[in-house]
Amino acid sequence: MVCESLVREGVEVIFGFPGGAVLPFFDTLPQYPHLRHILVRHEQGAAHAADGYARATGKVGVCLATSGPGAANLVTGIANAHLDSVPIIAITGQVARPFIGKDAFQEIDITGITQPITKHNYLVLDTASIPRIFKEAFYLARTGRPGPLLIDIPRDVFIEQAEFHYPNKVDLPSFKLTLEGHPAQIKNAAELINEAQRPLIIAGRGVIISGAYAELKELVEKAQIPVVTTLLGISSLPESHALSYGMIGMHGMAYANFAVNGADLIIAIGMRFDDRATAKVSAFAPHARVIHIDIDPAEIGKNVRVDVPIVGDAKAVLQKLNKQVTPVQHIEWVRQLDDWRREHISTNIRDTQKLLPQYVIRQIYEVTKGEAIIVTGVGQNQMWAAQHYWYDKPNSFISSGGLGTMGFELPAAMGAKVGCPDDTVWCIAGDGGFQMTIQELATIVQEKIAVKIAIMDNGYLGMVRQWQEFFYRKHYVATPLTGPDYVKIAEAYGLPGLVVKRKEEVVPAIQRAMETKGPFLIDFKIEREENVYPMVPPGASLSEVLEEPKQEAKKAKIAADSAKLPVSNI
Ligand SMILES: Cc1ncc(C[n+]2csc(CCOP(=O)(O)OP(=O)(O)O)c2C)c(N)n1
Ligand SMILES: [Mg+2]
Repeated sequence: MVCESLVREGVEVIFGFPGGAVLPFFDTLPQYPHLRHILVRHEQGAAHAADGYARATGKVGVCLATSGPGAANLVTGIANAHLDSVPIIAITGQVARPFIGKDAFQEIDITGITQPITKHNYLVLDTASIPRIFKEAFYLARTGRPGPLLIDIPRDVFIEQAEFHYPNKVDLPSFKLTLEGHPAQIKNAAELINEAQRPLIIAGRGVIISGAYAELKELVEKAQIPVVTTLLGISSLPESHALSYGMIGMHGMAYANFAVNGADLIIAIGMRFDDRATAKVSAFAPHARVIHIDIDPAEIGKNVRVDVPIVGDAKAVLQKLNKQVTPVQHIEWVRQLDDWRREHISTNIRDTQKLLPQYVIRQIYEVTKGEAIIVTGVGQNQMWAAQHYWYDKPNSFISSGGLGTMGFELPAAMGAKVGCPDDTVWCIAGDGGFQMTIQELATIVQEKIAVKIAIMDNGYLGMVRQWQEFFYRKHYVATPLTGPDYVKIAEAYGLPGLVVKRKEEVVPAIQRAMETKGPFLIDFKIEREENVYPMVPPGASLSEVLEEPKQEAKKAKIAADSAKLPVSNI
């Protein structure tokens, strides 16, 4: 009944790991040749792979684990999906019903544990309810604001038999959705937009989830509104678009942060004013009124005061809003942003013979012509990948934003590649994060998953080292990090690998990875103490951006060169 339900929901892939409680499931699986089971090496990998699969395809990802330790190992991955609104279904085995609550062998209360990190979860107490629960769970995962659900199935519930009736629709009277947006609020929003002098759109992952790319572009072009994005909003509008001004936040582009500061109207779409994006929230967008479009009413007014709240699906709301927005130019404002962008070249890469991570990312962009899906780890590697690749292709940036989970990169890239086999998928890994889920190399080899892996090998938990450098007197405690010989590791697992130590080896290595069929690993021995700039220090506001020291010098030169340097209004 579980397999049949998965088939009814169009599931093609399950990332899982067996154990006693789920053996009845595995026993039945061969009868379902269209359900591909991918055996991971650790259940955390299964959850992240389901997450990467779901983000890359827009479908629901499925992971499965046994009771007790298996279920517990899924927890980080479920929390990760929860914070980034990713639709996954986690199926766990549970001890048989008579043993529940007895501290039986491999018993944990996984529904209790995951209650705050799932949209909803189920302990299945009778076999006949399996189809209804699966129907509901898939519906809830993908409907409204997506998210993870967990279905915990006791071993004896797996074994019992019942009639299989798959419902056509769900019956959830208390689950109410608002998708269309309130007409009066949409009208209010249009009026504010039509009056604004310095409007700015902040696009979040909601735009991507909703597939509102065309609608966003229409609004941007019709009313000539500049766009910045959150980390997870990257690729909601092509970054080469003239009105695209990059990512905001702690490591956002300086000019994007200045734009937030200078705006008189913020149109926030499918984003939740996360503290990494807003920085000091009391100083966020001090001159702006705020329109907030979000499908989740709980997000409205949670962090930032909102003038016009619109609860609804981004695509549906933007379609209506666009009809009421009048074509207009914001020449002065756009010029101001362009000046800031020229003055604060946050994407500049130092001209040096050293092996800079920013250069590596930029070359991956050049060689893949911007057509790859980039899946990152967490830390410096993540920020360089966000800053130095140009994301023109919709939904091409996959990263753990909300939870910031090291170890996400390799299994999530694996899931993305399984979901999008015709796309090139690059895993940009930190050497720390990579070592957290390195075992999935075996999965990649066994299942022939052609992920290209670039380790940004700085021998440090780099982002934490950077904080120690800036805020803890360079007191590098617990951040210097050794690792194995990654090329030998790759060979041992059965995939080819290369180490790159010099700048001129970068492009040939990336080309070699692209030309090689199957997975490939490159260990980039990058500058060890390279920092991520720009940076808004913790507790500071978006206007207080630290820029790269060399950049400061360059800025001074630009200032000297330019007689009419614009005076920023922040
Ligand atoms: C599971 C987990 N543990 C700890 C952290 C805290 N943390 C954030 S970034 C970071 C360093 C990451 O090191 P590495 O993967 O080598 O990436 P780098 O910053 O060097 O690019 C750490 C430890 C985290 N985000 N996730
Ligand atoms: Mg590192």
